[in-house]
Parts: sequence; C-alpha cells; structure tokens
Amino acid sequence: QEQIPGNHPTSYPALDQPIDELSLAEIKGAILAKLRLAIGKDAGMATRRDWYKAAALALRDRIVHRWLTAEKESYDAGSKRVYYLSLEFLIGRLFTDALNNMGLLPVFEAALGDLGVGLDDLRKCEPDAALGNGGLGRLAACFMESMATLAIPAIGYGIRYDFGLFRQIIAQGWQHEYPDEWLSFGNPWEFQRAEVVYHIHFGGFVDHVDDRGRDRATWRPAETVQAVAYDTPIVGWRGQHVNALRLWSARAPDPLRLDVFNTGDYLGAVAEEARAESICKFLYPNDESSAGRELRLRQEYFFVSASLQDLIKRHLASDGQLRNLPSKVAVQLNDTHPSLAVTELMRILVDLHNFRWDEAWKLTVATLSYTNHTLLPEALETWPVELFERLLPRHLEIIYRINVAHLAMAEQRCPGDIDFRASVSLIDEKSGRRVRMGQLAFVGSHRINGVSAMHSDLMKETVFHDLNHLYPGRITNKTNGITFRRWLMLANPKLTGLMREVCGEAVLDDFSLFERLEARASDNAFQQRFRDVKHQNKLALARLINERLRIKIDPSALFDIQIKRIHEYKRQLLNVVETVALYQAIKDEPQRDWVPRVKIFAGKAAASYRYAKLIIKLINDVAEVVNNDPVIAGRLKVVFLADYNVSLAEVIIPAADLSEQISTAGMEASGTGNMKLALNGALTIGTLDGANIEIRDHVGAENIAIFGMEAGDVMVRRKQGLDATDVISRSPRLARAITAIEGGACSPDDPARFASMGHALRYLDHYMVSADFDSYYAAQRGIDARWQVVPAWTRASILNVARMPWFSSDRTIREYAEDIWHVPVRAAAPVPEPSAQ
Ligand code: GL9
Repeated sequence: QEQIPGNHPTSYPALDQPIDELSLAEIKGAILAKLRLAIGKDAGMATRRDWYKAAALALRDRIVHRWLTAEKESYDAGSKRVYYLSLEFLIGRLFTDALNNMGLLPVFEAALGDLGVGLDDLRKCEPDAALGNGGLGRLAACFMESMATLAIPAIGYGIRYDFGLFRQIIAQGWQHEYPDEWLSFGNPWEFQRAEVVYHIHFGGFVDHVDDRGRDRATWRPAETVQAVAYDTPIVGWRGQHVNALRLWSARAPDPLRLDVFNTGDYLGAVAEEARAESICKFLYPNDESSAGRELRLRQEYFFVSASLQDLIKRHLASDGQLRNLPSKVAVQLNDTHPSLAVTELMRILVDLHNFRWDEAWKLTVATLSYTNHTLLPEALETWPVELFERLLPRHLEIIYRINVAHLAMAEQRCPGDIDFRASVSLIDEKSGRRVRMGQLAFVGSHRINGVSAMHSDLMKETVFHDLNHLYPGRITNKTNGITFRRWLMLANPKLTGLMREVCGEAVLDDFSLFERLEARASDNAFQQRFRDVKHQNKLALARLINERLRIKIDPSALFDIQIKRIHEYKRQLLNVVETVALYQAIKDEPQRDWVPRVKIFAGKAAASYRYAKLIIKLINDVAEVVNNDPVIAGRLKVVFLADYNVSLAEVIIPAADLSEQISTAGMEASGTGNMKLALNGALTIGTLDGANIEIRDHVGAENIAIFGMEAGDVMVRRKQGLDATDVISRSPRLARAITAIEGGACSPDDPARFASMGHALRYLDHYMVSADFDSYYAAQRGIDARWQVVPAWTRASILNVARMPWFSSDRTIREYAEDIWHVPVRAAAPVPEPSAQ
C-alpha cells in the first residue's frame, strides 16, 4: 500500500514525560486570556462552564494551526480526498478526546489544577453531541477520528441538528422523550462559515428543450433553502493531521418578510424561515426504520445537495476538470440516507456541466460507494413516487432514465425473467409505486460493503442477491471497528496505564503490541493488578448508579451489561425473561451459593416503537420486584440507567464483566458495542451474529460464551411458523417465567400490562426469544460457574483484551482506503522514544 511520504517526526515524546514549566505557563496564560477576551469574565466571576469554554478555546487555537497546515499540504500535493456523507455523527464529548490526541492532556490538567479548577469537572460541562441514533452514527464518529489519525484528507458531511437524539427520562418505569438542547450554551468547537452558503431547491417542474438532438433539462424549482456550513476540527492521534466535520444548517434566503411584518402579521413574516429551519431542527429518532416522512426526504436532499455542491466547487478550484473527479474524489454513502447523491451528481454533471449521460454515469459510479448497515427490510428506505415527484421532479426523471439502462442490462442477463427485473428495479411496483434507495445506491456505486463478514455474505444471499448477480464483484466486506483512543485510552485510563507498563509505551501507537499481554495472562501478580483496575472501574459505576438511582450494588458482583438501542431483535426481552427465571430459581433455593449479579441495562427506544417502550417498562418493573425482595438479599439486582449516550457508555464499558450480544442470529449487521466491551476485558455471551463471529475467531472459542440458534436455523424455524408452544412445553423454567410475566407478578398495579408480551412469547416468536431461552439460560449458568474460578476468568478477560487489536477502526479505515477509496494512508505511527525517567 502506498504511504504518504511525510514530514512527520520519526519519533514522539512519551506521554509520561514531565511537564515543562514553560508550556505550563503558556497554557495557563492562554486559558486566562480566553476567559477574559473570548468569554468576557475574570477568574473570580467565572462559572465552571466559562472555564470549560475558555479551556476548549485555548485548545482549539492549538488545533487550528495543524488544521490549516494539513489543508494546505493536501491541496499543494493535489491529494485525493474522501468525503464521508452521513446523516448521523454520534460524537459525544470532544474536549478530552482532542486533548489526548494533541498530547496536551497532562499539561492542561496541570494548568487547570494550578488555576483551581478540576479537569474532570470541566469535562462534564460539555454536552454530548448526540447527532446520531446508535451504532451507525457512532461508527461515523470513530471513522472520522481514524481518518485523521491515518492522515487521510477527508471531510465528514452531515446536518447540524438544533436538537440531537432525544433526552430519555424514565418516570414510573416508562420512557419519556424530551428535546436535547445541546447548543443552548454555544459550541466552542465549531466555526460558522457564513460565506459558505449553497442554494438547495425543492419542487416545481422541469423544462425540456431539444438542443440539436440532445435533450436539455432545466429544473424550475418552486422553493429554495440555503445551507450554511459549520466546521468542527477532528484531530487525529498525535495531532499530526486534522480534518473537518462540516455540518449544514438551513435557513431561508429571506429570513424576515418586512412587508408582511409591517402589516402586523408577525408569525406570517417568519413563516418561510420556520419552514426552512425545520430541515435542520432535529434528528429523527428512528432506529432502523425509515421515518417515512416528507421532512426526512427534505433533510436527505438538503445535505446531499449542499455537500456535492461543496465538493464539486472544491474540486474545480484545485483541479479544474470534472472528468478527473474519480481520481481526486471518493464519496462514501453511509447507508441509504445519502442515496440521492447518485441522482444529484448526475444532475450536476449532465444539467449544469453539459456532460453526456454515459460519461456522467461512469464518473458517478467511479466516485461513489455505499455502505449497507442492516438487512432489516423495514430499514431499507423507499419513498412514494408521488412524493418524490412533488419534491424532486428532476431527480425522479433521472432515476427513471438510470432504470431504463439498468433494466435493459437485467433483461440481457436474464432474458424474459420478469421477477428478476422486478427485484432489481429502482422502482418497487408492488406496494404502491415507490423509489428504492438501496437499489439506487447499489446501482450508482462501484463498491457496496457490508459491515461484518457474515453480514456481507448475507447481503449477497438475501436482499442484494439479484443485484449481486447483475453486478458481480461489487459487494465487499469491511468489518467495523472502533477507535481505541476513545474506547480504551480515554474511557479506561487505568487499564491503559497497565498496558503501557506491560506492553511498552509504543503500544499506544502500535496495537499489535497488545499481544505482549498474552505472556502475562496467567501470572498471578499481574492478574491481581488487572482485577484491581476492573474493581476501581466497577466502584466508579456503582457510585454513579447510587447517585442516579439510589440503588446500592455490590462492586464484587458480576456486572452483566446490555447497553444498546432497545429493539426486539436485540432481545433485551430474552435477558429479562432469564432474569425472572433466575429470580425464581434463587427463591426456590435461597440457601444456595448463588453468584451475585447485577444486570445493567441502558438504551433508548424509538419514540414511536411501542413494544420497545413496553420492554423498558418490564425491565423497570422486574427491577422493582427483584431489588426489593429480602429473600434475594442483593444477590441479584436489576438496574436501568436512563438517557444512554456516549458519555455514559464511557463509564459503563470499563466496568463490565459480561457483555450481552444476544441478537437473533442473522439480524445484527455487526455491532460495535460488542467490540468496546471485549476490548475492556468483558467476556461476551452472544449468538453467532454480526461481528460476534469474528470476535470469537480472534479471542478464541474458549474465551467467549456462544449459545443459541444460528442464522440458518432461524430461517428454517421461521418457515415452519412462529408458534413456540413446543419449546415452552419442553421447558418448565421458561413456562414459569412467562406465566409470571403475563400474569402480572411483576406488575401488581396493572396485572394485564404484559399480557400481550406473554402472547407474543407463546405464539409469535419471530425473534426466537422462547426458542433460544434454554440455550441462553444454560450459557448463563456456565458463566456463573466460570466466574467462580477467579484465575481462569481473569485469564479469559486478559486474553479478550490482548486479542482485540484487529477491531481498531484504524484497520477498518485502512481497508476502505485500499480497496474502495484508493487513497494512501500514513504508515503505522512511529514508535515513541523511551521515557526520560
Ligand atoms: C447498524 C447495525 O444495526 C449495527 O449492527 C452496526 O454495527 C451499525 C454500524 O455498522 O449499523 N445499522 C443501523 O441502522 N443501526 C446500527 O446500529 N442503527 C442505529 O444506528 C440506531
């Protein structure tokens, strides 16, 4: 693979070098100057939030220099650039992330300490940027960090939502949603680019004229909205390279109709502005199901059009030739949400730059690539043709024209096969006429990737079977990864410290050195220190749980963690049914030496997903019963932590002993929480689904607990029907747990509350909760047994950490760079000098 020749230093100072007085004084001065000059306060008057902002701005200054240098270098070199289009970026907090990557964490901590403020207190003043729903958005954030680390010139494009993912409040066990006002105290990271504005059009009609035998289309839109750029710098590890995350905000070209205002119609005067701004008002809280709303389609076109206009302008300014686009530009479509890029790029090339259709098509396909993140049919977006026509008339024409050529190919490939043509068509004719965004993205991309080995295989076998036949070789796999800087170094500094000691300082730059842990996995003294670290992390989580919920948990109990969006296929319900069964078993034999366990749940349900919200209520109702039963005596506790987000994950994950990855096989495309938990030493209990399979292959089958049906079994069983009467009649334990739940044992205030759930478990077991129960229960008891053999458990935990380096998003991004984008990446970071001490 090509490497960027670099003026990067050949070695870096160790992070634990003593802080020199000069830089300490400089940083203190910088923070105080920001406090006075940018915030307008004295140290005496400043609130904690003021201090946070002053420190963030002082840090930002230091990042900006590197940013501008990196920009200039890549322009001067004429480097190819990656544009990552994503409707979601689940960033979380940036302050310590940026400090750590800049190598400035120790000096800022010392400087703030001298100024009388604690870094950790300031850190908590930063609101999470929650511009994403879950795994898909968090992946985009990890990728941005890895692209910067690997010095790939890249821009992330998305929407600057005024309100991120809703804030979750649990009241009487039920989820309630409130707006997430993350911008209400300003955002020190972003730069508004008031001069970077594009016009985005909607509606109207299309004029066609014949220009010497060539059709010329002119779109006459009815409505125009402006997109304004806001840039956030994303700094890579060791601070050598910085990329921009460019988020678009919407506004009306004419923000106030003065004539209308002067008639006294104050609302009417700002109506246009309100309509425009609604586009970036808020992130749809949908989880793998399309919102199906006009506003969502407007959001998609808005950000796609602004981003493509921006990158074309940039390309023209530096290269001048649109026919070179694919050699200078790679556009990655994160799911189907930016699929309109296919049609928008065609429109720009054909309508605005007079390209011939066929040439434009070649350029488009060579420039775009598409990542699929799920096979759930309800998540593959489709839009009614009628809506499309009303909002984007020219784009619909372009889709029809693409489809003509595409269907002709299909006919050539499988002559006379109507079903084949219907299945690959960009238009679904079955359920009303609808535009299929997955098909559109597939046809318009040179590479289509899945996010784990199994998922990519299933793509070829199921949803994209026929398209794969028509365009063989386009589908490729890129197993997801996570950034270790955030999910190990920052979230778990104690474990990181231990690893630096055992694997050497260079481990921070070269994760393959994790393997040095292997030799120590059975070493008693090392095991003890490893357990001490976990214990400290568990104490911190126990404190948080006590503060938030007034539930006291035993830090030496097994912390059993399921944190992710609440969804039937993720099977939180399987975990709860097992909890009830275990509760009943303890009640039967209270004198036995049960392994103390704390079941910790966190996650949000889509606001409109009633069944998922009922599952949350069930978890909380079960918690109420179990936690207050004197017979249990604290040996089983159930905790639901509200408002799960990136920052909460950073506290929970380092404290986990057991990681629940128990989706119905074939349904979780990859998962990334599974990687974060294993990296922090949790053992996985999981199905053979998504990246769990590759985790097993890396950590070794003896260091993970696999249970349940495989994807093939699930398909077979589903064909036979969803009735679970057979498995329930064979499992008295399951029967008893279901009977308790449906009969109101956990909901005495409303005994019928979970009757519908009992019915589903018995007769509509689509997610195989009942079918997998016995296998899961047995695997859990196996975990209990292993937990009691402390050295063996610790060894397995250490080996999980040691064998996770492959799951770094740096590895994933290298693969994208090599196989899809064709851009050079920086060599593995050089090994740091030994510490001065
Ligand atoms: C998801 C998949 O469901 C996950 O298995 C996968 O790890 C991530 C990232 O590739 O993508 N697809 C998807 O729509 N979501 C995913 O998490 N949902 C959310 O982000 C809410």
